[in-house]
Amino acid sequence: MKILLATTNRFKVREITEIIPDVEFLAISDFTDHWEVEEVGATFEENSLLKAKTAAHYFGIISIADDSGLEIPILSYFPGVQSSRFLEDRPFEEKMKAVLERMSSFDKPEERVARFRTVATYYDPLTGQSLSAEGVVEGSIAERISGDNGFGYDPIFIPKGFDRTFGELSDIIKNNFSHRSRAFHKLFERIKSEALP
Ligand code: ITT
Repeated sequence: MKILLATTNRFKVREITEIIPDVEFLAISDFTDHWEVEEVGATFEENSLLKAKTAAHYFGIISIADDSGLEIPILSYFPGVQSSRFLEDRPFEEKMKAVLERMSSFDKPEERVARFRTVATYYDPLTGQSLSAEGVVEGSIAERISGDNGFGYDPIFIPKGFDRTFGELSDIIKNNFSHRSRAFHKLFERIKSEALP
């Protein structure tokens, strides 16, 4: 069975194919270069369902989408569900600098706490069944931008128990325990036991 990954983010496609190596995934980029679903939901779960359902109905194939973001409790969970719209279309370097700037007056370890959250949603266009799973990784916001592995906010996020950012750690390490890895492993357990034939 082939499953469509309803994302235009090629880094996510690479991570997910490494996290779940025994499933054959297709990507939106296999079909079109023009795909956009407006993320109008108020939660990661709503947006991941919206992205999966829209692609599943359009392409007529079971689809999975992931909606993710960085949450910084001391900044009222900013950028959170707005992660992709914050300074939209600006380079990531600029977005990360803006986050570090907002964090500049917080230097206690407990003030720099942050987490990445992913909700992954499966949608079958024939049965209308949807299944979701969430994954979280705890950590903190670094003092500066470091490393160029991964993508997005990885160079300013230090996962708990490490002294380097996701940008400095290898993909193998990140994919071993990341928010995305936790969400997709849980989702595939649910698919195996709950997906309708
Ligand atoms: P799709 O909606 O097409 O999947 P996207 O990149 O817009 O792609 P999201 O809406 O889920 O995906 O992303 C929210 C933001 O959070 C976006 O700016 C990402 O770059 C960032 N992000 C998501 N996962 C991340 C990760 O594992 N590491 C660092 N940043 C991440």
